Amino acid sequence: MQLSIVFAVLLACILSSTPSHAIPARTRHQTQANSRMVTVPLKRLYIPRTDVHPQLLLQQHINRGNKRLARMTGRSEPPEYELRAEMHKRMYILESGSVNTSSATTKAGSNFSRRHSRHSKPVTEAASNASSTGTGSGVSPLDIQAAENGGLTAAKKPAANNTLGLAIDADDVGYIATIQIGTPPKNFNILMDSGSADFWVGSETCQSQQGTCGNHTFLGSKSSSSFVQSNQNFTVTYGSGAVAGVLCQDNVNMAGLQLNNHTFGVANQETVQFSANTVAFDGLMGLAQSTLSNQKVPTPVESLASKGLISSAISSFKISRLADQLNDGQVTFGGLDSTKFVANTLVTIPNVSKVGFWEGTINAITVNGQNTSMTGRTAILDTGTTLIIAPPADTLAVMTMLGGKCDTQQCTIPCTSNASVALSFGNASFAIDPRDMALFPVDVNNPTGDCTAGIQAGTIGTNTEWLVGDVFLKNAYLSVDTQNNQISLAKLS
Ligand SMILES: *[C@@H]1O[C@H](CO)[C@@H](O)[C@H](O)[C@H]1NC(C)=O
Ligand SMILES: *[C@@H]1O[C@H](CO)[C@@H](O)[C@H](O)[C@H]1NC(C)=O
Ligand SMILES: *[C@@H]1O[C@H](CO)[C@@H](O)[C@H](O)[C@H]1NC(C)=O
Ligand SMILES: *[C@@H]1O[C@H](CO)[C@@H](O)[C@H](O)[C@H]1NC(C)=O
Ligand SMILES: *[C@@H]1O[C@H](CO)[C@@H](O)[C@H](O)[C@H]1NC(C)=O
Ligand SMILES: *[C@@H]1O[C@H](CO)[C@@H](O)[C@H](O)[C@H]1NC(C)=O
Ligand SMILES: *[C@@H]1O[C@H](CO)[C@@H](O)[C@H](O)[C@H]1NC(C)=O
Ligand SMILES: *[C@@H]1O[C@H](CO)[C@@H](O)[C@H](O)[C@H]1NC(C)=O
Ligand SMILES: *[C@@H]1O[C@H](CO)[C@@H](O)[C@H](O)[C@H]1NC(C)=O
Ligand SMILES: *[C@@H]1O[C@H](CO)[C@@H](O)[C@H](O)[C@H]1NC(C)=O
Ligand SMILES: CC(=O)N[C@H]1CO[C@H](CO)[C@@H](O)[C@@H]1O
Repeated sequence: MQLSIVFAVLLACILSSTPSHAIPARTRHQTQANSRMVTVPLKRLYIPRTDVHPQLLLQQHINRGNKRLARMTGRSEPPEYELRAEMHKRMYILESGSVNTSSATTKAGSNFSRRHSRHSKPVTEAASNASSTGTGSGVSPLDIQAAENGGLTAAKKPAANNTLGLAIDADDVGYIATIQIGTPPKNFNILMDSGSADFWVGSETCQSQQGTCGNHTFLGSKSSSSFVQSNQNFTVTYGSGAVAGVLCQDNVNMAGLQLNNHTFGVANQETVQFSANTVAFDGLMGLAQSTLSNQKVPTPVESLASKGLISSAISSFKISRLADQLNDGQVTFGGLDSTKFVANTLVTIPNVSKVGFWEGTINAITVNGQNTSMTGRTAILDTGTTLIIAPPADTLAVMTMLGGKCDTQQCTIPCTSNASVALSFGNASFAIDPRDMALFPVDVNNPTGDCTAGIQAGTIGTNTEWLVGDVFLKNAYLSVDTQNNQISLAKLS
């Protein structure tokens, strides 16, 4: 099919380029004094996921993390064939049955999620009362259901100004806000990503390998009278998936902040990672610094600041953990929501990324309070990555101290582990809840057996850079400030 050729060419172009060399000169957008600040809630829509086994999704997260780390740190990405090999390895495991997904009702890998995708009932008796608040009792049945069913868990409406609620995608896989675009304004579900700097939604003419771009909301002149398309192309490649399209201007409203005639992208082509019906978002908003942007335009938060709608280009994240059932995730633009963190725990550290990521120096890494003695490590703080991807030697050291193990496929720890890993920034230590470290049972019917670990080894990157995603960020309040080029972290209240 012609489209698949287009995609092959597109991907070949993207993968053979070296993004670090394509980074444009930094453009700073001065902000005007204005004390206003906006917050948007994050929210669960159930879209049954019928196509992908949770263990495969995990491999996708690991792959995505690896590619991101490569891109972030200016190295060429791992060749696509390597990543595909990783996927195949995981699939092979499932199909050969060495990852135990079998039970009275399920045979082997490929039919697994179909059987379990429709209903939100506890998977097993043993799992049904696993605590979602304590530690040591294994993976929460809520997480298992969410991993199997996919979909969004809606956030409560935030009280703070300039704030959007962040819905939880599946079992804490990603965080999604609803914004309005166009005339008349339509709702779009957008993945909020501190680890990239491009903003796009699918276009009305969007195509994928599967034909159309799925059951999503699209933007174009048919549905928006204020939509203006340019002839400037853009492409963005993520850890998993890629999009290509053109720049456009239209009106964007985030948490009541009206950004008229904002320049962003409409995707005319999406890979299946974005186009599938099961993908719970219609587009993606990068909130790293626009130096990283492929579109070479200011990010929405930079535009809000330069237009004086918020006082400074600050994005602040409180992401929530499904198992807590608090659904209080949110992103605030222009400031911090002081009700979400403990004021005297706030530490502010300089950004050390050369290319526009939010990257800070880690002062210490401890396991159960014991210092690992790792020094000179940095963390790229990325809401768009599910896991923590660390250099292999560091990962192995941490796993060993945790009582976990790594094989060629992945690192695992006992699902019942109470061990605590903590990362220190500034002078503050931020402990990762043990529930976040025991991510998902290797045997879904044994939520107190071995679990895929929240830290996995990245086979690329310098041996001092960690890609630190939601496994960590669920445990801290994160605020990133473009104007001052700094990152703040605080303990959650
Ligand atoms: C897989 O799980 C089933 C049911 O939980 C159990 O009976 C079986 O022994 C397990 N197989 C392996 C290889 O662990
Ligand atoms: C998967 O389901 C299909 C159709 O129901 C069936 O033909 C096939 O044998 C199943 N495969 C496995 C591994 O159970
Ligand atoms: C699960 O926990 C609830 C509340 O603690 C309790 O009422 C219920 O009996 C428990 N169910 C099982 C199967 O243990
Ligand atoms: C974790 O803590 C719980 C309760 O505090 C305890 O029952 C359990 O045995 C502990 N697990 C491990 C692996 O130490
Ligand atoms: C939101 O902004 C309005 C107007 O500036 C102010 O009156 C109100 O107190 C703010 N609410 C919160 C929760 O900060
Ligand atoms: C598409 O999504 C809408 C709203 O999310 C839902 O009502 C509808 O059933 C979906 N259609 C398909 C074919 O999945
Ligand atoms: C933009 O992409 C389209 C489709 O790939 C191509 O036909 C067109 O020439 C490109 N335009 C520019 C200005 O590069
Ligand atoms: C929108 O902005 C673009 C440049 O970003 C400009 O060319 C265009 O005239 C603007 N349109 C309106 C209606 O302001
Ligand atoms: C941990 O070890 C590192 C390197 O030896 C040291 O710089 C740091 O101060 C130690 N931190 C703590 C909390 O002991
Ligand atoms: C850490 O503590 C030292 C001594 O108390 C202080 O001088 C320094 O400013 C603190 N650093 C940060 C980032 O808070
Ligand atoms: C993108 C950016 O501004 N990066 C900066 C991060 O901080 C370091 C250290 O202050 C600078 O050297 C980078 O230019």
